[in-house]
Amino acid sequence: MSTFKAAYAWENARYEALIHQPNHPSRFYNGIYTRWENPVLTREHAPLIWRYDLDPATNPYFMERLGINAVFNAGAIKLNGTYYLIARVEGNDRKSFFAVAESSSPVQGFRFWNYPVQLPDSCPSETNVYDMRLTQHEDGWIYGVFCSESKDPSDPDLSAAVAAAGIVRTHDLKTWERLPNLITKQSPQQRNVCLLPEFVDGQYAFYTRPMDGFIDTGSGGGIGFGLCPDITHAVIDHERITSRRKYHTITESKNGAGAVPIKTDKGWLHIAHGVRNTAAGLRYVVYVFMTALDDPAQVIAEPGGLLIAPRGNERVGDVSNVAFTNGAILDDDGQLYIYYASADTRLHVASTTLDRMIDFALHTPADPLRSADCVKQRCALIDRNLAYLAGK
Ligand code: M1P
Repeated sequence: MSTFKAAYAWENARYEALIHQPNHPSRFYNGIYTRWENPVLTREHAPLIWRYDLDPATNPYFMERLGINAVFNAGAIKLNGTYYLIARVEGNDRKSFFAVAESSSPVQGFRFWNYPVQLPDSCPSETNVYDMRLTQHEDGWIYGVFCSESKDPSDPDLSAAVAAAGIVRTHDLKTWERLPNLITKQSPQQRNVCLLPEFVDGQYAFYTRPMDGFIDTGSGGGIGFGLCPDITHAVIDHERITSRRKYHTITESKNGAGAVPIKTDKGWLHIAHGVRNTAAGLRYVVYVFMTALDDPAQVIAEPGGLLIAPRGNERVGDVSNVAFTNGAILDDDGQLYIYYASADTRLHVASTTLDRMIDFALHTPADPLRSADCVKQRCALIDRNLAYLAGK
């Protein structure tokens, strides 16, 4: 066999083995969710036809011509019994694009479609796109809301950029209609915007993340909420802050919407992300809060602390110390799958149930915000436990 054929056969066998690799619950335990051992998507999940020129005449060394650097932050949806992830795929050239992977299982077997998503290219200044949230809206469309990033034309600094919320819609994840980017009158930049599946007061309801700059949220006080009557020209006049950033908490530097909020009989369940600064740089974790059914901007519960932090190998990657989610799937049997990426490098799954998450959201104590009060909170738990154990 030629070297080319042998290398191709070996790579192909490795790829198929990866796709067919079974996944198992890991030994991690906290009673809230199960972490699964293997990532569900990695750069190795990118099909060979995306990366190699498979013609020995033009690629005699069987070289990667268009390498993939990372596969992470995925929107998620279940349609007609199939689980779909729309991942942020980053080429070796640093540009991200979207690609759909599907599986009959929520925890393993995800395989990318042959072609990445070819978004209508209606925004000439747009340089990069990432982090799509998929919303199955009651108006009948599936919306994708994502970050559309352009160079800041007013600042000669090469890393000065502008983030906006791009909006597309589809019925089948194959054909996409691009709508104009969201305009928020109070906020110059937006990232981590996501659309609620239901109308509120007859209008489209977005969770936003007001930002003064591309990295720093500046005066943006937290996750915002705003309404717009027409999604084909989406303009939000006024944003209210929902989950607020707070001093010396996991959201001190910034926070942002994560998966599309899930409707429960107790309120809207939000699985979001919070960011704090450290001597080693920003640390991203996933956290939970709940908003009222009759006022989806009103926070009614916010457990103290984090839900998912990057642990072990998850801490290491292109942007170390990051756990981030923009997709979850609630199955018909009440199982909830949270797709979270680690270190902007790979995508994992954590499984739980809606009942458990409601219990976590409503019965986990809030952050008392001061060490002295945290000690009191913990001592109260210990008192109750010792009394309970003594009475057994
Ligand atoms: O690098 C960590 C994350 O940074 C951004 O999130 P935020 O806007 O909250 O800072 C996003 O670019 C996200 O894709 C990335 O995972």
